[in-house]
Amino acid sequence: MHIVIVDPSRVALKVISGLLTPNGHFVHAFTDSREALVFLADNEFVDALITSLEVQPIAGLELCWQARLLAETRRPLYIIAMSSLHNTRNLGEALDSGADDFISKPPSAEELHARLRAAQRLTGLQRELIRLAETDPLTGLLNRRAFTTRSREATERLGPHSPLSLVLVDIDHFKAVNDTHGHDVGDLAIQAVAAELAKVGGIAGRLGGEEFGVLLPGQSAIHATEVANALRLRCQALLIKGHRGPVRLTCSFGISEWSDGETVEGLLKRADIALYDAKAAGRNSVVT
Ligand code: GH3
Ligand code: MG
Ligand code: MG
Ligand code: MG
Repeated sequence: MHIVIVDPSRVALKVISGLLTPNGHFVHAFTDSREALVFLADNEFVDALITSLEVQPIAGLELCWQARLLAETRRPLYIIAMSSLHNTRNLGEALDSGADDFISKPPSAEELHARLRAAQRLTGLQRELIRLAETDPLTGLLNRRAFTTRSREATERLGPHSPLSLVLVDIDHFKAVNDTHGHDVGDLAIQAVAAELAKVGGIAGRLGGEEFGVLLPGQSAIHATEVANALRLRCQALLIKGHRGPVRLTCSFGISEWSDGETVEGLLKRADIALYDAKAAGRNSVVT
């Protein structure tokens, strides 16, 4: 596990690190709680925070709370508060402030390792649940809800004058694919198109039956149009394994570029209108 430890004493940090690193943990030690919080905010890979309650300049309970807020959405972060004053008031306050566990200082090696095994069990389970909640089982792409959430986050992170584009993709006459070749071959077609979208390098999601979205942060509509045209040709070249030989398909694409202040729903709506125009224009085409 990647573990952030915060304690005012360098000696204490050294002792705890000495207990953890031989067990294969990666330790990031801080005497300054503000620096620890910045590190936590910047490094999503951190699995656990072990903080003394007696830290500065952000007090231990406040640090637990701030770290919990960071982790709230979809990030498993196990927080262990630590104090040399092991009384029920300290323990209650720490758990109420977002800590998952409490240990007295100095912790024994056995206790620390046992608590971290419990932490690993819980964060592993949490990570798996998050993955299941975000993933479309047929294609492995993000599901609609996760795609929308990630897209919203991408627009919030976007720097000034930095473009962002959305490509909507819909398989053409897909009902005919199902009707002619069967639902199982239809599923293979959905998976094959999804695999092409996953290679593009943006945020790819399955938005509905045979409809997908690829968000391209940092890319203008001009670039997104090039990406979509390359995808269009790759989809057209796919050979899906049917019961009586290979099945071919085509896709239509609608593109929108994000304008400042717009919502993700607005962006999706405009791409959807473009996609409708691509269908009306005869399909197997890209409209911006
Ligand atoms: P268009 O070119 O206008 O997009 O025509 P279309 O036939 O693709 O249009 P429509 O969106 O109406 O049809 C989508 C079909 O996709 C209908 C539905 O039965 C099928 N479908 C939805 N989800 C799945 C799935 O998971 N697997 C399979 N095999 N088919 C699905
Ligand atoms: Mg349709
Ligand atoms: Mg379709
Ligand atoms: Mg459709």
